[in-house]
Amino acid sequence: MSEAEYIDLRSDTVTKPTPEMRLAMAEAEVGDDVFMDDPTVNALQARAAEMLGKEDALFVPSGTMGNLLALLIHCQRGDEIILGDQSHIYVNEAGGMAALGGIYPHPIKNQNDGTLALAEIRAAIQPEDAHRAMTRLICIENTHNACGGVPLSVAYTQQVGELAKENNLRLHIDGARIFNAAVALNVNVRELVAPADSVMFCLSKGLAAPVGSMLLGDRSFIARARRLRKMLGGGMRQVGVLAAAGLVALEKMIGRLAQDHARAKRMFELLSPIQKIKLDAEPASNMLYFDLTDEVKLDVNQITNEMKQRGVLVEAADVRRFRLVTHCWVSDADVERTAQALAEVLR
Ligand code: TLP
Repeated sequence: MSEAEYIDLRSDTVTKPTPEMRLAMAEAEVGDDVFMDDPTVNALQARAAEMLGKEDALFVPSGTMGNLLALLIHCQRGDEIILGDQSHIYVNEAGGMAALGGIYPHPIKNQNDGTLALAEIRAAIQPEDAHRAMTRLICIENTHNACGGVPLSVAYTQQVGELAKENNLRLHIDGARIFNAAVALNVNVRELVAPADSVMFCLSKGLAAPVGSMLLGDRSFIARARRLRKMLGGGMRQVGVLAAAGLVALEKMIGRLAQDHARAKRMFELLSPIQKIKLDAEPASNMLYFDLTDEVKLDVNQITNEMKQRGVLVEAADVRRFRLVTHCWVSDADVERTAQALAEVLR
């Protein structure tokens, strides 16, 4: 089986650029972006800032770098940040905040809906006391990946924003999939990020651009981010070839995310009758998680192999847990085929 024939549900990061993106990339006008004279990068940054209602934006190589830059700007060495114990920044970014910023994470429990309880955030803020680290920043994630791709509401985000302001803290949103959240909630993305001092979102996930994320904030924040990006080796040159795909992602790929969400729901429906797995709640965006019950004698690696033999790529999220992610390269028929394959493997 050639690679292109597999149904790939391991992540929405596997999305390949669309034909329109490839064309835009081939024709992109470019310049040296370290001199800030790549017109395509400049256009992408301006468009992203306008769409999210922030003063300025910076094109960065990855979501991880975007989050790291934000943390390094908001915090000094020894400062503390409050974030979810299931958050991507805490769990999946190689401890970059500590390794590179001397930043001390103060994780609190992510509730099932991806939020951090306001009372718990409040309780986690360090008092003015020479024994304690200084709390600087709150981070939330929207949609929340490990909590099932759940979107966090505008009202909740506003409450966190107010709490941050009252306590002279900054708020950063890891919005890797912020457009999935906006679509799932049927709100303008601006409302979801308005309370945040900074926000990162990815072009390279459900929006299908091959590479890149955007970091947004006010002008002085982005100026500092540009310097730090250079320090970390992320100052790219004729990177308009990538930004061109990002522009197509913003103009053409947001409107269709609802299809991915509908397909995740359909997958949920089709998998519901399978007794041997325990599904999480019905998906609100493009991710579906389930656990294997004790009845299943195969381990996750065996299931992954069996599924691969049936043309479906899946990845374990834990020792007895899977995450399936829908995206623009997964069709209605692929959803049906996946459900059939899984039923067969578990039989
Ligand atoms: N998430 C990836 C893996 O790293 C788990 C995935 O397959 O979902 N924030 C969130 C919420 C993310 O889900 C991810 C990537 C990132 C940040 C990092 O983005 P990249 O991979 O561009 O560094």
